[in-house]
Amino acid sequence: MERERRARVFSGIQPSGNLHIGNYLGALKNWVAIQDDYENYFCIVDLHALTVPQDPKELRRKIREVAAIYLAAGLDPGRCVIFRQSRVPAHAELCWLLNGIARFGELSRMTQFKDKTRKEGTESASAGLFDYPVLMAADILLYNAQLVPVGDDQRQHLELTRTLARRFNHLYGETFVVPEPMIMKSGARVMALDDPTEKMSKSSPRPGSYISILDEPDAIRRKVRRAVTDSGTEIKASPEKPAITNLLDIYSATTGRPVEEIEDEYRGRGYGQFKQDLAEAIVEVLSPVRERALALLDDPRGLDELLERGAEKAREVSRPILASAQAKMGL
Ligand code: ATP
Ligand code: LTN
Repeated sequence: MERERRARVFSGIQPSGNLHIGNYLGALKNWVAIQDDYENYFCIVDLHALTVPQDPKELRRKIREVAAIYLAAGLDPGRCVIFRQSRVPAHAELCWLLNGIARFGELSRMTQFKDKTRKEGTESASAGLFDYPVLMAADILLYNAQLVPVGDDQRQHLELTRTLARRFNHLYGETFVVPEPMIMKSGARVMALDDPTEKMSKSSPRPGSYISILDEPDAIRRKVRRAVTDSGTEIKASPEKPAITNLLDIYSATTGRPVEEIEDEYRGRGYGQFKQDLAEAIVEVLSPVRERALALLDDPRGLDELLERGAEKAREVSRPILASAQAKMGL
């Protein structure tokens, strides 16, 4: 297939907190799997990370860490454009244009905003946190991406992106492609290990709630061993058993085996063996990623250069699309 004719894919991860197995199974792993079939843009969304306070030094380190993890997970810079959002000013510029058509009411209904302000309230939340989904829409529309591979938690943001694209096209004439979410059946919603009613999250203050991609094998084994389970001993997925359902889903997504097959294998056996095998399956998948990432981090200059080359390409591709939106709006 000609590169020019391939559908475009855009996705991103924030360089905040520790990338975890949810980010891997819900996003990264799928990006790697589809990279041959599309024209790919994989972004490190550092402007999104700034919607909550970040330590500047730590942020700089995290940006390289995410770049290293992208490559270590198998993204090939020869087939994907890998770059930092803040190095392409058009993202912030298009965000501002879209702010003119995004509505206060629709942003108020975003569950991520509600979740993230539940504890501290909205009064002290940053305006950026509220506007987060509009910047995300700008990211995607700026490349006329057709497909956006993400975890299930991003479904509502994608729906808003589609609404904004349609609204812009309706008000100002055909400009943007209306993108489709690409959400896998398995691994798209990994829950916290210590509380299966909560999504596994990078910004969690409880390291026991997530398995980091850079966790050492023994840390992974310990966290899986301590993961909460439901009452009873049966290893079977069901809505009444959210903890074991989550572990089964992780097992299935890491090994590619259907949940039913795993249930059959462990019928009549205890949680002990199941957890031990699950931990080994995770270690097997994450250890090589961790090792490659640590090796890549030995060459920070190399990572910076790679990101800069990606940004050049991203600026080139996005420039005419931003220009077209500006012209349509009368700028
Ligand atoms: P935070 O919790 O700090 O908001 P996050 O863990 O949600 O961060 P993001 O950078 O916001 O991480 O998300 C990057 C990608 O990982 C997105 O595609 C998102 O849908 C996916 N993702 C995040 N958490 C999970 C999860 N628990 N299960 C599956 N996919 C996830
Ligand atoms: N909001 C996303 C990260 C993100 C993103 C994007 C994902 C920012 N811009 C564009 C896909 C496409 C999240 O996972 N929290």
